[in-house]
Amino acid sequence: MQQDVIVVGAGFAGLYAIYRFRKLGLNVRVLEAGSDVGGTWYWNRYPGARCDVPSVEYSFGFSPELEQEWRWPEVFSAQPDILNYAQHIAERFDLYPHIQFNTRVTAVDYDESQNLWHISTDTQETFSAQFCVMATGCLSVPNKPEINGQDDFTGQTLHTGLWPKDPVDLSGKRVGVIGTGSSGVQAIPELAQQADELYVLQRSPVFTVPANRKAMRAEVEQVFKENYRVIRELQQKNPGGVSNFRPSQAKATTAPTKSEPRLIRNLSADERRARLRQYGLNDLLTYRDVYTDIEANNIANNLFADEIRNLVKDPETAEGLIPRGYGIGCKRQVLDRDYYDTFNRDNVTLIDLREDPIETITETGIRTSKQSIDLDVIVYATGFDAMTGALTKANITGRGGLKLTEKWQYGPQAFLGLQIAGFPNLFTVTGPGSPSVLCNMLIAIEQHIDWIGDCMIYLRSNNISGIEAREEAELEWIEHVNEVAQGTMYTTPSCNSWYLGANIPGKPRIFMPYVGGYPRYKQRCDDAAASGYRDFALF
Ligand code: NA7
Repeated sequence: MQQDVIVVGAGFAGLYAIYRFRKLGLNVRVLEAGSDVGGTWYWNRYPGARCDVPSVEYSFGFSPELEQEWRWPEVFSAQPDILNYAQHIAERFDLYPHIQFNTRVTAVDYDESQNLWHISTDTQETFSAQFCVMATGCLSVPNKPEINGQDDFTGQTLHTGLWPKDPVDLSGKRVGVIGTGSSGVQAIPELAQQADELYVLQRSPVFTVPANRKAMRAEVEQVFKENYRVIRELQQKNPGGVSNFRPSQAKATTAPTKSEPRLIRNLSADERRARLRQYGLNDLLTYRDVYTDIEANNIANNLFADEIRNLVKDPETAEGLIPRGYGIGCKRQVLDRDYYDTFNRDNVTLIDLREDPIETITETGIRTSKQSIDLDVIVYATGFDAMTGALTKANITGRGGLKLTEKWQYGPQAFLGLQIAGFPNLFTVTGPGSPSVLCNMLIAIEQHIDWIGDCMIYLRSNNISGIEAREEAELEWIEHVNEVAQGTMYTTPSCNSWYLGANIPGKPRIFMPYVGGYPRYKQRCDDAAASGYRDFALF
């Protein structure tokens, strides 16, 4: 079964790849492990799952008709609505016939003699193509830490990133949730309402701020729809790929003029507190220096701690929820609905694993150093092997038998997060070294797929059969990626985030996404193409 392109994954990247590559006249086949499209939004069905980017922004711009006909019910959409959107796209553009579901890729091998990629699957099939595009997502391999005795537990075990399709009934149940990153923080208020007792087993408290929870009003939706082209244009100019367009800006055709960034250090203690009272915790995220100046960061962290003491009634629980040892801006910002208030409920107990670590999971629950907790359900909200997990687990072998795991044993070495030396004609989407998870993913995906599509057409029309990033280009780019990350809160020595791979034991600690901003990155990609792909070996 030979195709022009095999795409692995039918999330948003896989969907747009079909649309775009087919338009370019290429024959595309997508292999997907799940039984439907949606990727992240297919797998992450836990209660409370929601996107942390406004839906008007977290939507595709390639089709003005799609923009006009689709209706987002909320400003920040919940998982079911985003999944519906993905399914609508697959139907609307007739993408389903190109996708083979329930098919997990087990190996991806480059055959040098034929210049083909052979992709093997757990359905015992092998697909071959000149080009292979790994559209496998950045947060698609759940991390389930090894905890003593975990297989002995006789109750139900769930992972937020692999939540069952059938509804899970937690009524009358004693539930323990391990992990308080975005997934845990989103799930905990919902689980607290459903379960009889909820135990939150927290290793690192988070800085979380209230999410916008407005329904999309018809008049606002109308203004967005009338201004979609402006929104898309602004997205292209923004470091995070978001336009920040507000309906009040409706008549403006250009970006609002930049005001001076506000600095927390320029305010008096009283002014800071007055703003915090007026605008809530979100205010602390709006100061430029909080992200760049350790003293400013500490001021904001201390104000945050005081506000947690205000919001959470039980003083011991409040102290337990205060992040320590790292500051705002180190990890991905978490948004919540009623998180702190949830700890004021009678059926919710915080277990601070820093004071009282898990010793073992037993048949009936979890034993920590100080107590035994009987549970019916354990929920792992323990995150993902982010950005590289799906690639290193795909069993990819390139030129001369080079394994990707071998090449990346000291960290992911790639060029622009798009291509890897030693792996000709293999492309990654939003891979390490690209803005990736620091950018609005749908904008990043469109840009990557467009670039890859244009590249394949360039090769075909110039009778070039292969493209492979040059190692010097990779090294130069990685140096730049590291350089721009230095001096930001992301890379302070005390910061342990999944951006750095710090959440996975043994994973090389390297800052993976590109902090330099989407426009600068896109320019670099465009230059690479315009130069006739001089950063690549063509053959
Ligand atoms: P995250 O942000 O990686 O959070 C995982 C959480 O699980 C975090 O609180 C971890 O604590 C905790 N964790 C991980 N391993 C353990 C063990 N062994 N014991 C106790 N606690 C543990 O993943 P999410 O799914 O919440 O969010 C990922 C992204 O998805 C998010 O940023 C959004 O972009 C969407 P730690 O901090 O490591 O101490």
